[in-house]
Amino acid sequence: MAISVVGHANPDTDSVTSAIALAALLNGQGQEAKAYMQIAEADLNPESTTVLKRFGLKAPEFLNDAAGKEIALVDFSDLAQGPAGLDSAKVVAVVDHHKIGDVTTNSPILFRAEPVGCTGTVLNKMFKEAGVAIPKDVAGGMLSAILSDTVNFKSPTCTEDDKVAVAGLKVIAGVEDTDELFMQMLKAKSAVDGVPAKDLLFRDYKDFDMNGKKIGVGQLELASLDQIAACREDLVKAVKEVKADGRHTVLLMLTDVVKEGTDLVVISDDVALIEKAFGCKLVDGSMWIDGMMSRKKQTVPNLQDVFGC
Ligand SMILES: [Mn+2]
Repeated sequence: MAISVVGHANPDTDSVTSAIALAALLNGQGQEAKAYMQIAEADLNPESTTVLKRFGLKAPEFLNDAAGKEIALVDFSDLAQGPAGLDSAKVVAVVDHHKIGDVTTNSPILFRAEPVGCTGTVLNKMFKEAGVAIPKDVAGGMLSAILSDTVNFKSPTCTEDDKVAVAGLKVIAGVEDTDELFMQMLKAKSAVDGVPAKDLLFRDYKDFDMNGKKIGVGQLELASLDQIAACREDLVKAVKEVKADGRHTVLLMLTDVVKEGTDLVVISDDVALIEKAFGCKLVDGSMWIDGMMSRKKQTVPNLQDVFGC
């Protein structure tokens, strides 16, 4: 049975290109494998669409139901972030850079997780260790994923390993100026004109269970907060609607990548608790947090602290 390689729900560039890269690595090792994603190509986020186009990569196919399949997970190991039927699929591999999730298996599997900035960085090592050459187009995808996940090396999740990986991958991909590639991605990602507020909120959104409470955190990375000034009210309305749908708290991180900080929009049953989490007071429903860039390394751990997880 061919292995279906798939990243998390609501895929970002790392999830998409890591599925492509792990499938290519497995193919290079003589295993049948194919990349998938949990959405249709038409629904792919603008940044990933731009990356696939620039490097001539085919979008992974839509994986609707994992039941009965042999599955390799990239960029996540939480059941909640997987495709339907994952609990009755056979997970054969996990390659990730997040905290370990709740996926379990009946037999030993390839499990590779490292505390680096991007799954692409882990996969770059795996290619090297396996002695498999990285195809030029695949290297372009992995390179883009690392720049995206590490916010061009500015995120606190970025490690020396990520920089080393970029230095190698840019040569293979034939990219001279990675700043230019990053700006191309940022412009594609942060384009908000004509996009419905709810789509913007869900562009990069995750739900978390914190001590039995459902907490949603979305993030929009922007070249400037001016970009969303005109649609800010609609965004807050969208956050309120999602919060009303059975959640304790919904946060929207409006991250200014150039100023390196986040305007955090908060709708919560317990505003004081959220203020405590970030040591900041809300002004008109949001707070500016200098230096906040990473949901995974800053926002979520701060929340987990106050929710007692
Ligand atoms: Mn990632």
